[in-house]
Order: sequence, then C-alpha cells, then structure tokens
Amino acid sequence: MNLDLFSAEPAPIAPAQTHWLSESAVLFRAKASLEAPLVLNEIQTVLEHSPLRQMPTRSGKLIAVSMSNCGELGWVSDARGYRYEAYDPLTQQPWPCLPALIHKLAAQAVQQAGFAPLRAEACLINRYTLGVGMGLHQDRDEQDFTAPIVSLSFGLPATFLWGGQNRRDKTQAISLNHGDILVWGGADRLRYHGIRPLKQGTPPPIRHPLINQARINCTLRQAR
Ligand code: MD3
Ligand code: FE
Repeated sequence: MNLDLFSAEPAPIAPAQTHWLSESAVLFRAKASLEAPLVLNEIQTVLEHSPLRQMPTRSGKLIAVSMSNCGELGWVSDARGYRYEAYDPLTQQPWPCLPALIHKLAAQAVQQAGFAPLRAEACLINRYTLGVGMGLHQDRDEQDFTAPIVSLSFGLPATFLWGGQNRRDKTQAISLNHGDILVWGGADRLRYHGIRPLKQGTPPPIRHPLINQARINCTLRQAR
C-alpha cells in the first residue's frame, strides 16, 4: 500500500530565486518578504530610540536620504566627514542593538552566498521618499574591503545602479524590490553604485507606515 502521508501538507513555498550579478555579488529575490512585517516592526522600534534624520555633509548640504543606525557602530556624516561612531550624535546614546531577525536574515544570506561569516557591526537604515535617490558612490568608510556587505530592501521598488571600479564605467540598472536581499564582497566590494530618485510604483502586498510611498534599505557591514 502506498499511503500519501503528505497530501495534507501545504504546498512548499518556492525558494527565493538566486541571481549572481557577478562572481561575488548575489541577489536573493523576495527572500525576506514573509518576514517583512516583523522586520519593519524591528526597524520601527530602533527608530523610536534613534530617529531617522538627514545628515549634513562636509559641504554643509543635507543628504537627501533619511538615515539612522543600529548595532555596535553607526555610519555618520557631518562637517568633519563620513565615519563610524558608537554613539548616535542626535541622542548621544549608543545606537540601538541590532534586532535579531534582521541579523538572522542577513547572516543566512551571507552563508548561502558562500562568503565568510558576516561580522555585522553596523547596520545603516536608509529611508527614501518619492524623488529621493543616492548618487553614484563607493563604500570606502570601512576598514576591510574584503568583508561582505548585505542589504535588505522593503517597500517601493527602486532602481539600483551597479557600476564598475571607476566612476565613469557604464552602469547596469537593477530593480531592488520588497524583500530582496543583496550580498556582495570580494571584487565587487568597491564598485560604484547608487539609487535613482524613487518613483511611484507597485506597492508591496503589505502596508506599514515606514514604507508608505517609501522605501527602506538596511545595510549590514563590518566597519572595523
Ligand atoms: C554594491 N545604499 O548605504 S544598498 C549605502 O539602497 C547604499 O540604500 C543603497 O549604497 C540603498 O551605501 C544601496 C546595496 C549596495 C550597497 C553597497 C554596494 C550595493 C553595493 C557596494 C558595492 C557594490
Ligand atoms: Fe553605498
């Protein structure tokens, strides 16, 4: 007799599609979409302690993206430049702890991508509203350019510009959608990249005040 013991099981959830953008950059589509409501609640709790703010730069202008941090270290910009700090300059308190689910999702993605384990010292939270983008830049404020970085995206889709080692190199436009996790390291660590000004788009299937007509991106890094 051939009893079908599993006929009452729910259909398995399709594993997130894995896209290798290059040898050392992996995009996991919608990998965090089921956990998104819980992650957004974690972010909301962080932001109750260290609110989003527009940071000034050396030139005196404000960065368009609103930012905050959690974890041991936070990325800051002010008249003295860019750096990592253990204290939030706004609250003069340590940054809130890195929430457990954000850490778990990022660490899993890094492992699945086959990189060295993530040392998630710093988690930068970026919030983009309509019309807000981030110009082409390199991430050079960390000590070790071989350590992998992970980014989690939620809310409205954004066009990510993936350039080369040189600012003038041609860029590839890649859509980053709700629940996407991007991991990169190695040779791709110093690529130029940016985010096109956010446009109205298909909203994700969940609602949360943080992603109402907006996009949230968390970037976890080893800073020291
Ligand atoms: C590929 N953030 O915070 S995350 C940043 O969506 C930043 O908020 C963007 O760039 C955002 O510095 C992009 C994805 C990302 C970040 C850094 C990279 C991809 C990268 C560095 C090299 C190559
Ligand atoms: Fe960056």
